[in-house]
Amino acid sequence: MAVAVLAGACSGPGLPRNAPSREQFAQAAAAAQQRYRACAALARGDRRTVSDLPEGRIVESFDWDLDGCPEVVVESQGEMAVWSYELGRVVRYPPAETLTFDRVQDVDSDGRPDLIDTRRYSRPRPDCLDTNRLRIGGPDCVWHSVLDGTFSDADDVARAQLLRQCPRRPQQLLVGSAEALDPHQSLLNIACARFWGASAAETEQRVRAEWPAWQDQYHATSARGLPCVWGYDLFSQADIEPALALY
Ligand SMILES: [Ca+2]
Repeated sequence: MAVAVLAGACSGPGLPRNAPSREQFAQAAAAAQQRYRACAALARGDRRTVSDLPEGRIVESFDWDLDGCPEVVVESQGEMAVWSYELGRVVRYPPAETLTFDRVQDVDSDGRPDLIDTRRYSRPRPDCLDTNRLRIGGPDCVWHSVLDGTFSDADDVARAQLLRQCPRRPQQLLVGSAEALDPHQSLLNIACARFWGASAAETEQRVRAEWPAWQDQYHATSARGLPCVWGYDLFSQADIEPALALY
């Protein structure tokens, strides 16, 4: 019986019809080897092997989608982006392709780096100098890294981070006076008011009520032709749509 079974196995139908050809198998093996080399190079930031990784400072290397190949965060000219190796080339990592962020930090200590946008709810510092770099009035927006490889700016972790920065509905928006406003705290209060349910129109009204001289100040500043106008910044801050509600 044993002989018959062996004979049957050796003279059976052979390879299935959809089995890869020798050439296809060789191509797949070469692609797998190329991928292995590229992923290993991404993990150690080796640009010679992955020459299509964009220029810039490598900020982070982490396998967000758990496919065995790390994604890489590259900073170039103040902008950060996540890059991934797909089908033989380096491309923008799809879940982060439309996100803007300028810092990477694991805010909830779950071992997965989160992306932080410190500019989304802030304004350029109104000193008419270097307005693109120095920003004030947060809060920071956290894109929390989720297990499926995507990022959320409105899940429980993102909400907890925001709540830490805006713990309660602000009673007073403007801090200081028209002559000596505390710009950071005032802008933060305006952003937090929106997260606590105030509409843009309602927030603008409160700013006007708390700063009766705002119109004079606005025109006086504009007349000097300065590019940074406090009235404008306060109302622009009130217009930024919150990603989630804290109330
Ligand atoms: Ca990956």
